[in-house]
Amino acid sequence: MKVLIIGGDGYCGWATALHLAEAGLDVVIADNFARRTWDRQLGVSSLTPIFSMEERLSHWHALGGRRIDFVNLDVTEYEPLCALLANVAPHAIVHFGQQRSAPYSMIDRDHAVRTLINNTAGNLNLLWAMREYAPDAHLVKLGTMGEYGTPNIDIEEGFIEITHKGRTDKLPFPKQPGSFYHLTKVHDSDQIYFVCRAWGLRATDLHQGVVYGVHTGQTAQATQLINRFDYDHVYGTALNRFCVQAAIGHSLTVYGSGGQRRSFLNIRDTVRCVELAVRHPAQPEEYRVFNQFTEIFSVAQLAHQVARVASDMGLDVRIEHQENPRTEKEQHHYHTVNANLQNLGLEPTLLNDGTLRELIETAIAHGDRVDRNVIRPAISWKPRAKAASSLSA
Ligand code: NAD
Ligand code: USQ
Repeated sequence: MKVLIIGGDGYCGWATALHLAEAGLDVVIADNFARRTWDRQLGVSSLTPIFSMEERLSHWHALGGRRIDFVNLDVTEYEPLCALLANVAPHAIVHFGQQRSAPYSMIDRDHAVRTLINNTAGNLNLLWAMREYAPDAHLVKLGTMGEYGTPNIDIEEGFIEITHKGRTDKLPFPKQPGSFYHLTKVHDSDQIYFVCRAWGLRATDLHQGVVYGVHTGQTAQATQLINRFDYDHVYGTALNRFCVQAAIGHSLTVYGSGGQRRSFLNIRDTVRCVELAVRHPAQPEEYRVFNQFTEIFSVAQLAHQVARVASDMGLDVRIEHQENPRTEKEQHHYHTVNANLQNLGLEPTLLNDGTLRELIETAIAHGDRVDRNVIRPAISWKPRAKAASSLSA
């Protein structure tokens, strides 16, 4: 089985590429290193030193790993993308290749537009290229749980049965995304659902929660294979950030009351979920949504758990509730279904103290690379005047 992984130099994509290769699939990675460029522009970098793609792959092959090919490709450029699909003839295309930070998309108009073009035009190009050159391939697209927002009803997997004025239909679940980034994922989902109906393409839209962890069985095999570990205020995600903060004696940055609840999963489960989706393809014309997460936590709950484990390790940890830079509910209903992947055999890796200890230890090992100036949140969701008045209040 041949799999094209777009965005295979990134956090989820690199780990998935190695996992699928080890599972016996033929893997081709496409990436334009946009993320490495954005890191440089923002003045941030992975806590773990990540190697070049050339070094990553030559080391993987030297260790006897199944061959992985690489193509430097920007998915927003249509002609090279068409040529790639025609040459590779993949059975599955896993699309990770997008700008994935909510704060980045909220910096200013320019970053919002860049995110929209990169993500939405890239996705649309891919759909057209599939129509022309790989109509039978199965698209496995990374969406996000944040597409749904935090409605006051239970969240279903993609669709909800609604009875309205005596008539009943199964319709896409209402979406209330919380950033311009999350909005691009909603556009993607709409586009993909449409082309499955209109052109008969087949797709699985993985609505993934917040990923935590660094290592998988493959990335931990050698320093040259190490995965990225983002901790900065733009790309770092909640739990990974808290572990780095605990490791270096920085207070844990809980935004607002910390009552906001989100779906989470370990990177080790991300790679397994993608494998399950790839090995059980959607049917032609089928658009299906898998809610890809294993557990739900509030942000404050996670901070307390990290603080407890770090204290047991002899670290001095404080939790600091900060003015929330985002516009989001801090107390809300959050109950969501995630049956589809478990029905395919996913056995969840639940968060435990050992995982947190391993993450904190990894952060301590690379502690000399931490830039303390990029930890505090510096991007506000609120218009400037409102942000200033709420800060002075
Ligand atoms: P990442 O930034 O580490 O990786 C994304 C990769 O895509 C990078 O290597 C980047 O260079 C590449 N890329 C971006 N634009 C591209 C383009 N135009 N052409 C080719 N390559 C391009 O992000 P990640 O954390 O690995 O996330 C991967 C996907 O999973 C994203 O779509 C993201 O929205 C989704 N996701 C991530 C998380 C998470 O917690 N990390 C959670 C839910 C969903
Ligand atoms: N938060 C804090 N303190 C921090 C960082 C975050 O309290 O230091 C809070 C945020 O306010 C938010 C929650 O933690 O309520 C999650 O924020 P996050 O930065 O960990 O994750 P998010 O911005 O939602 O984005 C991440 C990925 C994105 C993916 C999304 C999945 O960057 O690519 O789509 O998780 S989900 O959240 O389900 O939409």
